[in-house]
Amino acid sequence: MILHEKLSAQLPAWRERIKSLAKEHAEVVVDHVNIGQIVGGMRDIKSLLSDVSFVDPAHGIIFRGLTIPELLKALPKARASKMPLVGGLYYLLMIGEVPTKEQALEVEAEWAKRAIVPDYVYKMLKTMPKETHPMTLFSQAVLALQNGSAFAAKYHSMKKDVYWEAALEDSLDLTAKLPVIAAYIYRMKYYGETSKPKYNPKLDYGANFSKMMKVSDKKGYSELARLYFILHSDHEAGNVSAHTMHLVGSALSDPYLSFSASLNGLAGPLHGLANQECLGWLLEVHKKFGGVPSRDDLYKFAWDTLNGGHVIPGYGHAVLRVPDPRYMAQMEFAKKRFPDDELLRLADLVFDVVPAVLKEQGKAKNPAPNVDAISGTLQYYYGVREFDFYTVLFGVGRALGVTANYVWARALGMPIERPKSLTTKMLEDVVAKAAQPAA
Ligand code: CMX
Repeated sequence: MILHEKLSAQLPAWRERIKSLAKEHAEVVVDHVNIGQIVGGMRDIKSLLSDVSFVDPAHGIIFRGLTIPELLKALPKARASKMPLVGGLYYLLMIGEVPTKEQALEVEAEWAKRAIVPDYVYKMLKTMPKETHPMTLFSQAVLALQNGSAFAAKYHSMKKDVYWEAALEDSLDLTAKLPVIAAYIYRMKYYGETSKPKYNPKLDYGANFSKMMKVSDKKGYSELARLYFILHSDHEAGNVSAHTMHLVGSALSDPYLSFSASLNGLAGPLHGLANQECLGWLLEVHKKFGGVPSRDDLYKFAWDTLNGGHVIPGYGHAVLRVPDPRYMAQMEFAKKRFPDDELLRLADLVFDVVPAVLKEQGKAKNPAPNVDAISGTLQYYYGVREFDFYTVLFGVGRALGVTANYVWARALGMPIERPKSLTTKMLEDVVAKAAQPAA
C-alpha cells in the first residue's frame, strides 16, 4: 500500500528529529503563558505539534507547505474535472509530498475497496428517532464502526513502534466509509430512503459522494464535493475537532473512538455549526428585502444585527487577518459556475459592505469573511438545503486531516496529554506575588 510504504520510509528520520528536540532541547522556552490565556480558553498558547497544516494569519491555511491556491493547482485532477482528487489531498496530508496522478488514484482505489458499511450500522441508524440530529447519527455510526478497529484488536499484541500501521489501516477504512454513511443519513433523514448507498469503484471520492447523495450532478455537485472536502480537511491542530481527536487519541483510544469524539466537538455551535447560521442570515436578508437589497439597505441591516447584540455570522477569525482563502476559493468556484445566482450576488454584496461596517464598529480584529460565510450558499445552490446536514459534510472533510494527524502522532510516539490545572486561589496568589515590589 502506497501510504504505508512512503510513511515507513520517512519514519526513521522524523523519529530522530523528535528525539533530538525532546532529549537535547527540552528546556528551550517556546512561549509564555499568562492568566488571560488560562481563563481564556488557552488562546494562542503554542503547545501543540503538527506538521500536517499551519494557519498563517496572512496566508490562511497552509497544507504541508502549500497555500490553498498552490494546492488546488498542484494536486492531480479528477477525470474531466478542474478539481483535485480527494485521494491526492489525503496523500499530501499523510506523506507531505504532492502525489503523481497514479499515487492519488492508488489512495482512491484503497477507498473503493474499503467503502463497505456493515449491516448493523444501517440498522442502528434506522432505529433512531426521526428527529435525531444528523451529527448525532454520524457520530453514533462512527462509534458503532469501532467494533472493526484494527488498532483496538491488535493493541495487546503489537509493539509501540508499529501502532501507526494499525492506525493507518483504521484511518483508511474510516475515511472510506464516511461518505457512504453521510449519504445514507441524508437520504434516510430527509427523503425516508433506507436503501444502502453503493460506492462505484470506477468513480472518485467526490463523484461517489455526489451519486450517493442523489444530488443532480448536471450542475456539477461532484466538483463542489471535491473542493469542499479538501478545504475543510484541516486547520492546524488547536481547533476543537482537531484537538479533540489528538487528545482522545493520546490515551491510545483507536481512530474510531477518537473521531467520534472529534465529531461531537464539531457539532458545537461555536465550531462546525456556524455555516448554517451564515446561510440563515443571508436568507433572512433575502426574505426581508425580497431579493438583493441596495448597499444602503444592507449597510443598515448589518448595523441592526450588531445593535441587536448579535455577531455577523461568517465574518471575523481568531487567527486570520485577511479574507479566508477557503472563502475566496469557494467564491471563485461559484462565480465561474453560477455568477447570476441571487444568493451568490447577495453574498458578494455582503463581502463589499460588512467588512466596512465591522471596521466602523471597531471591535473585530479581522473584519473579513471566513470559510462559513459562503459554504452554505454553494450547497444551497446545488440543492442540499437541509441546513442541519451541513456539519456532517464538514465532518467528512475534517476526517482527512485529523486521521493524518492521528497516524503521525502514533508514528512519533506522542505521549498521553496531561496539562496542569490550577485553582482560582492559586492564580490570585500569582497575581498578588506579581504586584509586590521587588525586594
Ligand atoms: N460580528 C460582530 N462582532 C464580531 C465579529 C462579527 N462577525 N467578529 C468579532 N466580533 C467581536 C467579538 O464578538 C469581540 O467582541 P467582544 O470584545 O465584545 O467580546 C470582538 O469583536 C473581538 O473579537 P476577535 O478577537 O476579533 O474575534 P475572536 O477571536 O474573539 O472570535 C470568531 C472569532 C470567529 C468567533 C468571531 O469573529 C465571530 O463570532 N464571528 C462570527 C461567527 C462566525 O463566523 N463563526 C465561524 C468561525 C469559523 C472558524 O472558526 O473557522
